[in-house]
Amino acid sequence: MQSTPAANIVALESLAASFSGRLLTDPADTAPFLTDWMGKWRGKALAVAQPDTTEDAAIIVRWCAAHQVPIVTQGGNTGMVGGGIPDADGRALLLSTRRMRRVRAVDPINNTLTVDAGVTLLEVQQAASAAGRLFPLSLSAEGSCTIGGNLATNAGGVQVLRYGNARELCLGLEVVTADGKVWDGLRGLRKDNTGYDLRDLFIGSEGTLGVITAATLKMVPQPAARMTAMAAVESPHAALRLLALAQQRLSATLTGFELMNDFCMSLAVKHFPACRKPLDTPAPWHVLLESSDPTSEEHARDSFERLMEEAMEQGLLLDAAVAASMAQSESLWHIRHCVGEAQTREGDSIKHDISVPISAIGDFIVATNAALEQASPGIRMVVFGHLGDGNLHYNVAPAEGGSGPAFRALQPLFNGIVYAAITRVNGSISAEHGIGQLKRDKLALYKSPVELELMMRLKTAFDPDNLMNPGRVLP
Ligand code: FAD
Ligand code: 2HG
Ligand code: ZN
Repeated sequence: MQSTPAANIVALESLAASFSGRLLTDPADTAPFLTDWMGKWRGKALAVAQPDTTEDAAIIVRWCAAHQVPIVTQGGNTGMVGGGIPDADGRALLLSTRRMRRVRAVDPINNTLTVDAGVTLLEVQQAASAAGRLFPLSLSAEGSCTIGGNLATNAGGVQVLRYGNARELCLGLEVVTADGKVWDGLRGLRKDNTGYDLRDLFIGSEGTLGVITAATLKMVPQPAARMTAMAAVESPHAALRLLALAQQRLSATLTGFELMNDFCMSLAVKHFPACRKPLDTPAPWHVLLESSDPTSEEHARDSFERLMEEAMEQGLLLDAAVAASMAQSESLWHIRHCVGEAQTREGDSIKHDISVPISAIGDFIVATNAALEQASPGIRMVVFGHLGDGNLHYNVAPAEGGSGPAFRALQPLFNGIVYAAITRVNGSISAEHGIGQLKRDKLALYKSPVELELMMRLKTAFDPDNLMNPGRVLP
């Protein structure tokens, strides 16, 4: 373990002078920033700096560059791969964007809004809504995660099949570079072919290339009506047939198509009293599907109910509950949004956030479930996620009461089985959560040497001293 050079601790006083009350060093104040919400990673930091503005952030980065102090940027600290938690050696400075909370501009004609990086996703959605528009990125952590974190991880969520990932919803960025310069790329343009796309390099770079301080985001029209249903299905194969039918009948109005196995439903109901099973019919799998219709409530209900009837006639559904009101729709979504945290309340969960060609998902689940159960009898599979995007959260939980080091020691075994199956279908080991520290060493195994070499060269070009979130994403 490397120690923090005493000179850096002394020099910190110069930074403290300009960041009075916003440079935290007391362990009681820094503790919440130094562990993740699942309690999987614990780090230490020289200090936690809380800039209010881009210029503040640039001062901090310049100070880090001058003193060769690594810098870990953190937004809402809701990430799943340990990317925002510093190492345990205490050398890094943690830059929290949580005080950077200004909505800078809203332009309903250009359908854009520009916000500071620390604005939460929910606040971005609310700012768009106040302008009569929709910002369609949506995920269970939206009340806490920040737009900077969403862009740094290229977050996905529950409406990707219609509106795309965070990347597709971002037109411009403002970034503090590793040497402390400010790049103002806050352009609200749909077309801009002027050389290499720096914006797209910073998106998904998980704090390893620069600090995102603001973003110009796309807004879209608000739908006139939404229809939501929870459908009980026999198998992932049946869910895929339902997806194909829904896409055919609803085309672009299909905005959500989420799958969960029965164990996920039971976990949500067990750990969150507000979650109630919406259907009495026992079923091994459920699909939560939603349409967002631009025309009218009547049109939305009519086409949605026709779809559900047709699916029933074709034998794709065991049962279904169609929400009759916004409140019912919210309670169906509440079940889905509780699954992530319900796993943590239940105990250990070895997570795989995987991307698979949609057509391969049914066979993938059957074969890989069998391989995992053979390797470790009694495990409980937590299978859920964004089926419409080919993205599964394919997590493994121990038998009831089996959490602990012995179960966690099985991680390499489970990872090996799942990632080998992914490779066979040309899938990806990270669909939406990123690489962080969890999958850093796996990246070298699953990317081609050419891809890795280009990524390393980019990292060196952007951050020659390797100070921006070192040891995350790339070794
Ligand atoms: P943090 O956790 O603070 O940071 C994440 C990474 O981004 C770190 O590497 C950090 O260094 C970097 N970073 C943060 N801010 C900046 C910045 N301003 N500039 C540069 N780098 C930065 N993700 C999905 O994609 N889809 C989901 O459906 C989804 N559901 C979730 C549900 C729950 C209950 C939870 C807890 C998480 C979920 N996530 C999901 C994980 C997801 O990655 C985050 O919620 C979100 O995108 C991270 O934002 P954050 O502000 O919390 O970032
Ligand atoms: C979700 O879709 C998140 O709810 C969490 O991406 C996934 O807990 C997980 O594995
Ligand atoms: Zn997800």
